[in-house]
Amino acid sequence: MGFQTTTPFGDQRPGTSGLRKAVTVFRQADYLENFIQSALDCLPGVAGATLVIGGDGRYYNSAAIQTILQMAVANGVARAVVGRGGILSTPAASNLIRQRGTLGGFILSASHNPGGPDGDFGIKFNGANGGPAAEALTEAFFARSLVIDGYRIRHGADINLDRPGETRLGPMIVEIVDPVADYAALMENIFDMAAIRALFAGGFRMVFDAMHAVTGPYAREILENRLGAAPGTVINGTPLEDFGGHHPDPNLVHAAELVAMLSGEGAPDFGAASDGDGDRNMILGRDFYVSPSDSLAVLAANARHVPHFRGGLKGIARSMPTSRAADRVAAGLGIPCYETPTGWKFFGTLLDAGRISLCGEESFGTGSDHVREKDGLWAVLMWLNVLAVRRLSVAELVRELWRDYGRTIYGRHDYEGVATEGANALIAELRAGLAGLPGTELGGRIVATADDFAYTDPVDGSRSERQGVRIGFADGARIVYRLSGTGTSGATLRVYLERFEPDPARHECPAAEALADLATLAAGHAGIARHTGRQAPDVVT
Ligand code: VG1
Ligand code: CO
Repeated sequence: MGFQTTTPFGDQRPGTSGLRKAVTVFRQADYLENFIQSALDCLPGVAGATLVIGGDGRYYNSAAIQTILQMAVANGVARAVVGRGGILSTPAASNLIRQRGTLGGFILSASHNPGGPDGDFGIKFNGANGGPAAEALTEAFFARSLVIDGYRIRHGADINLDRPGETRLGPMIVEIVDPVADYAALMENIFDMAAIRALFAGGFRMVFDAMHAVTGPYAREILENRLGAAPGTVINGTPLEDFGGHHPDPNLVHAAELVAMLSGEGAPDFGAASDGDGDRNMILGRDFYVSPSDSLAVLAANARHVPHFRGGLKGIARSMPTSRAADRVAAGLGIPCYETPTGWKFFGTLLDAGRISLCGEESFGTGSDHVREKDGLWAVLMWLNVLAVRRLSVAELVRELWRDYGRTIYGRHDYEGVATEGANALIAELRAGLAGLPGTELGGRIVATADDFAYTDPVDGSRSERQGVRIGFADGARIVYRLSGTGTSGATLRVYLERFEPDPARHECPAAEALADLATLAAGHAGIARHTGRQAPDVVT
């Protein structure tokens, strides 16, 4: 076992979901090692513990796992559970951590960010509940990384990650497991598999776009082998180190191939896609896009048709910028709805305390109490279960939501890779102007509330501030501004727009049209062009 001296890097602060950097940054000598040792130094009980390790298969995944294994041995870890080939989707890793009662695990992924030697890499730690480490812990990792002067590592040959079963690495046991088996078993316990099988047997057709990312093997096994979806249902199903050169980001821009397949006569009934690490989902009907916020609300309204939720939902949570469609359903069901900051780590305490059963984000993330991560394939199966029972089309289910609760029209505008100084100045200016806004008129609307979102966790009392600038209008419309915490170069500004439309006669209006005046107002009020030089967003979802 070796002790290697090192010097700190100043930039290892985890963001919305772990530490994400360009591969070139991660490959600097000692960079990965410093972060892993910083984490291990902050975790109680590492000696003798079991850790789960796996990632989304992107470039640098295997090399990083070999390093982490050698560091785990040197730090006294007793057992490492690793997905075969180093592969574990994020929700499958969360499940393994829970099933095995481990100390936690390292999940290697930069999620929807592009991969390859010039792409991004990422790493995060999930604790014993299977969920992403809370902010207090990731801040402790960061503080440690600023003063670290050495790390422990064993020097020895790599192990074969492709051979299932147990291998010894010095005194530590490495157990290579089938990445799909436990996850597929969990899904069978949650859903009415027979009903979904009958749906497919009756001629229902779907396409699942795995985007050359981690969900391919999971989707093939569950959708095609176990549920009888036609062979070829899963497209782009082979995980590639560079995701075929694409962004593995399931939205209308990056999953354009799927969107095209779902349009026109003869298109399948249902389309879905997941992201790099398998925790996001996009849901499409024939010629119909389901806004993620509406998806959460539809699933909440129909949860009782799914065996796992037969007893009813305890509560729902959504991240602050997610639309309030789910709140309206929660009110209808007579259950609480919580509003948390962006990032799955904030749902963990609510799930652990049994306060919520379902949660989601506008960024194509939906999940439940079955694991402590958002779960792409789970969301697809949840939709399939509801479709199988209700026997309505995707569009009919969404229109039913709008009819029953009114339509919460929603859009997110992303300005990617803008200069950091401009983005920071824009947010600073917005913050400075907040106090004077209530009661004034902006673009014909009266401002009712204006603040920078702060959150006190109702379970553990922890406090998170500066989580997004929000402006609420008297007519119920809302604008939210925040900067991304997952990017790796420059800044990404996200602008979230929302408006309520109770009148069914106006429900079919395209979101972009219905939100056009609010979008103009949002851009003008923040001075987006002035601060960023951008006239239009890069991605609208
Ligand atoms: C984005 C999303 C956020 C999500 C996070 C991680 O964060 O907006 O809702 O939880 O990505 O998802 P940000 O800070 O860039 O807005 V994933 O699938 O990238 O782990
Ligand atoms: Co992801």
